Amino acid sequence: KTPYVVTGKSFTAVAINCAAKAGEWIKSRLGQYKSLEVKSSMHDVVTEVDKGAELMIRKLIQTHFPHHSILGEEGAGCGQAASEEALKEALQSEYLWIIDPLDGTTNYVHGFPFFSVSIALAHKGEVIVGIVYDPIRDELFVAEKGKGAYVRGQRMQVADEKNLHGSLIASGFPTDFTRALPVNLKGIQALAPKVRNIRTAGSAALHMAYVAAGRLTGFWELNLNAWDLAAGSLLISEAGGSITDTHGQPYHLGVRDVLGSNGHIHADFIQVLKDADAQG
Ligand code: 2AM
Ligand code: CA
Ligand code: CA
Ligand code: CA
Repeated sequence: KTPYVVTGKSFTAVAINCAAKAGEWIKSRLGQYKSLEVKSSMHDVVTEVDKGAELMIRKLIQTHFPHHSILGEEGAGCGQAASEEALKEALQSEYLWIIDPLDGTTNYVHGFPFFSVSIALAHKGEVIVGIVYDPIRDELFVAEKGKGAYVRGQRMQVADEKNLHGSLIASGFPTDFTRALPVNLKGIQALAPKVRNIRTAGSAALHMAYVAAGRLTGFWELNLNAWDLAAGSLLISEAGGSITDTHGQPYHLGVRDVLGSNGHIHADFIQVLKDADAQG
């Protein structure tokens, strides 16, 4: 049994239990999923494990907090992806749970062991609890607004690297090949000579947890959604880092092009991407 099952009905306790339960099930089904459905394109897939995990999380949240709203990647019926309208409407809710039941589905279907469960709770649009769980390494990343961020019960602190040249940066390749991918590739081309190296491991939520843990110095990615970012954003800020959009505007739930770092490298990181984009 996972050591992370906790007692109590606090928001954080419920969030941890949701992540632990879904994560355990996801791990148990690794290599055994039955249905692989294509969503918007062959680059965007979903399995019955994603949907089952979301349903499991929704049921547990609804049991404890029946008046809260829930926004999940796989949608209320766990078959229909959440729309722009659903996001706008959800953002009006006082308490909103934001769920990515399985972040890194592509990795999951290939057996590449880097994926996570991401669960956040926002109050009036501000993230107050953020959980990312990696069931393979059994690592639980937890942040509560104003109370710090923890991994395996230990306080997390972002990396203390002061400059880009000693930084390890992560990103992800967008599946929008007309706009976002060329912009992202220009960014990679410009950044690669200026940093120690770049990683793209395929789970945005876990990349952000790694920035919080100081294992990565920074992360940026384009075209993501609230369920990829909400929990990770609080992990980074509570671990002492900076989290903005790629232009340096403060993170909010509508941000899709995100940039997180240990803070020290933040301005230089943004400048390199900006110059690369301007060079056309
Ligand atoms: P997912 O596995 O939950 O779909 C990897 O670069 C990141 O991009 C993952 O967090 C992944 O989340 C997300 N992702 C995958 N396909 C995507 C798509 N078509 N649009 C936006 N984000 C996507
Ligand atoms: Ca997906
Ligand atoms: Ca995701
Ligand atoms: Ca997902």
